[in-house]
Amino acid sequence: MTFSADKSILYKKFYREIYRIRRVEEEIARIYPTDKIKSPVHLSIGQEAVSVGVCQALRPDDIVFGTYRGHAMYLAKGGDLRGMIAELYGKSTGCAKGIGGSMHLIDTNHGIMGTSAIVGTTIPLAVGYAYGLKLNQKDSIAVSFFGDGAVDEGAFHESLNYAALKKLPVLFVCENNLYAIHSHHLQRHHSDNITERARSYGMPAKRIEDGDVFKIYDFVKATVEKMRAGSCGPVFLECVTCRWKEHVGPCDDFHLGYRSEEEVAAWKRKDSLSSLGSLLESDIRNKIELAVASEITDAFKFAEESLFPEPERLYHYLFKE
Ligand SMILES: Cc1ncc(C[n+]2csc(CCOP(=O)(O)OP(=O)(O)O)c2C)c(N)n1
Ligand SMILES: [Mg+2]
Repeated sequence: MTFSADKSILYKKFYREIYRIRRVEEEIARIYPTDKIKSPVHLSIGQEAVSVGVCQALRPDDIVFGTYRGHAMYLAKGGDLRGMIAELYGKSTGCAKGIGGSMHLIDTNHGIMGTSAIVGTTIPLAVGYAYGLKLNQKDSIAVSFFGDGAVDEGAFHESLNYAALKKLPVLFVCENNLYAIHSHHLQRHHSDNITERARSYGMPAKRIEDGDVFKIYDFVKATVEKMRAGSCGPVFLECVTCRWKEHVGPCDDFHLGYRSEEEVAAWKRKDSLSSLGSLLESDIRNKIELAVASEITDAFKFAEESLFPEPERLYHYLFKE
């Protein structure tokens, strides 16, 4: 990880953000076997630096769209933790009223327009939102988070083409953890050339390979400034990263044999959380960790004590009321 002096003030902030996401998801993994959590969970553990690096460079009025592996993005953009945990518990106080679950997180008060279980579906939504921003001459931007699996979808290619054609203020962020479920991306793609393909649609594209949260932050900070000034259209960022847990659920999955334990261990050795933690005094770290622990306890208690939605609400929200 690379640090310069002017970044020292960010160590604390980034450590807190990554630590908070990590601990929330570790707690989800711990509780999951009790069946209190009513939806499948796709954990972001190992990938937090992407969401934190990107979202720290955004303004509150910038809008993010994400995927079913969206806990990190939701929290990094400032999504309400109580609302998220209650949503996982299927409670009416959840951010999607308890009927969406982990894969459908939303918090419009904090610029989180939603996550979706269907691969690639929020990419055109982000492009449409960016079109609206441009037509209304706003200087905020839309950000579309998606996995390497979404590159296989037609909607991805249509969206990039249209965004470039209309020079829309949208940042595409591909979280390339190398796998779509258990298929390596070179089993699905002819070449390791996602950024080249993005460039071919007519936009700058950058690849960051080592998960360095500051490299991601610096790139996005400089990029969004240009985008706000209207001096560039869409931009594409590919962040290579690693999901430490199984595709869905709280466990490891090395027994399946599609990737090696060493492949994941190599990423664990360069974990952003450990690197940042080693730069902080232990009392600063302890203070952050205690505050996060109490926030997590509060959120799970809130979810436990909240009520399930009334059965008659099952058919609400299907049609405009
Ligand atoms: C349109 C569509 N096709 C297939 C699926 C089944 N599916 C669920 S997750 C997934 C893999 C997606 O991988 P990626 O985009 O790389 O995200 P990751 O899980 O690695 O974060 C697939 C194919 C789906 N949900 N939606
Ligand atoms: Mg993937």
